[in-house]
Amino acid sequence: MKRVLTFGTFDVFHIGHLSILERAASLGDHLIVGVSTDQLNFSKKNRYPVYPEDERAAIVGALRCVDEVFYEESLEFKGDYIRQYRANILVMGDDWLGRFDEFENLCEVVYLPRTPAISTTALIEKIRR
Ligand code: C2G
Repeated sequence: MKRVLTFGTFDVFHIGHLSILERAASLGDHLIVGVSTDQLNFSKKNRYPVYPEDERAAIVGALRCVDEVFYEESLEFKGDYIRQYRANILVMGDDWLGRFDEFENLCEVVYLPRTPAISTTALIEKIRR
């Protein structure tokens, strides 16, 4: 049984999010998703997500391709999460290319291409206009 782990904010859930989760799931048998907390987002971007963490986690957890969800509290805990959730594969979008290679001693690290031309930031801009 192959356990796949991925991370993200998944704010204003869109087709790019669905696509990476479906592709991540297809690499194994069990997909675990670390949904970043509101606090982690605030510390990274100096703003809170549009949807609060419990709603983002509920949406991600309701997807057919997702088996398990937890809160990612800090970017520093990746190695601990990989061990705790016994991940065989870590999947990230290629906007993070190379950034998680240090975990190759714990599991396989795979970067998948992002879906072009869609992002939460672009959606927020579009709605604002
Ligand atoms: N994504 C994608 N295509 C897009 C937009 C996003 O494939 N057009 C992917 C990202 O590459 C990422 C996932 O969807 O793998 C979640 O994206 P974000 O919510 O933007 O996640 P991020 O804020 O990068 O948080 O520990 C890492 C962080 O928690 C990742």
